[in-house]
Amino acid sequence: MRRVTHSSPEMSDLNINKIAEIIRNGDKKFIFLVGAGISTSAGIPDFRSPKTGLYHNLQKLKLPYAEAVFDIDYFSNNPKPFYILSKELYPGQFLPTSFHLLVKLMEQRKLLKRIYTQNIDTLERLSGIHDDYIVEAHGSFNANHCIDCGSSFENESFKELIFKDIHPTCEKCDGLVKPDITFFGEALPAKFFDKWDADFTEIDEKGDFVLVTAGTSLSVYPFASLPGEVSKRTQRVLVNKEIVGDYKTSPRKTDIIILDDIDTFADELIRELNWSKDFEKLSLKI
Ligand code: CNA
Repeated sequence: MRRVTHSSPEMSDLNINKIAEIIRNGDKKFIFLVGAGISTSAGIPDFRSPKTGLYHNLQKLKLPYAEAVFDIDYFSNNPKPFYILSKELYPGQFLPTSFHLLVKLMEQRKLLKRIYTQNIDTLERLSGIHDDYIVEAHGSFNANHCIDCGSSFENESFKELIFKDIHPTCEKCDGLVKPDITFFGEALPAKFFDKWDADFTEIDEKGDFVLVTAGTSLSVYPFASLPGEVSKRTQRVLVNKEIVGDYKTSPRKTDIIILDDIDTFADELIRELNWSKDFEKLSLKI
């Protein structure tokens, strides 16, 4: 089994067994909080990984600072870098990873409560997870609107234009068109707050949930604060290449920490649970 160097094989195996046991017991539902790290093996770079992350490779776009590519004020004056990046990241060029399929397998077994994703790649949808379970906390490429008058703009036309290096503009007012991705300086979708409020109340009252944080540096708020909000009765799990956020600053004795590659973790857990056949079936469908 492939492992990253800072992970202890014994620790990881033990922790995977613990998670497998919780799943086999079947009395707890899972809430996932995920980020770009669950899609890197699909070929989509994350933001902050040294050398391979998008921020490291954005120099060619000549941005004043890396985050500017997702800043609404910067975009209004200079949309070109974002459109170039959109071309690279546009859905349809990537397939879900083992981790995405693991979440779908959990949905099929009625073990999934929700997946809150910061990703804009729509791979959760592509893996077949039902819309009711998905919260795209930072939006996605699923719809587009004019930044001035709010008119919607068809996906196909948006895609066609950016792939021809033409800036998509509104048919009504000529304003710039942007996918419904939440930029720095914009409010998060209402669904994020509504679902989290409801889920949080249930987590607090019932206590029989497992919160799995995976593939995120937990550096974007308010998403980053979610693991710290859940009650002590909630089993927290972190699967990531590094310890992050509340797992680092306010660790809990019961936290299960797996410092490993996301897909290695997913493949191992699927094997441990004897879900390999269903996994193969699912992979063939996509
Ligand atoms: P980030 O800040 O780049 O952090 C990624 C985290 O994942 C880091 O802690 C990495 O160590 C870890 N990681 C990367 N690859 C792996 C792996 N194979 N196995 C285990 N751990 C891994 O990204 P965040 O998601 O935390 O930041 C939030 C931003 C990223 C959101 O606003 C997204 O829109 C944005 N983003 C999304 C995508 C996408 O949709 N796929 C890609 C790049 C950025």
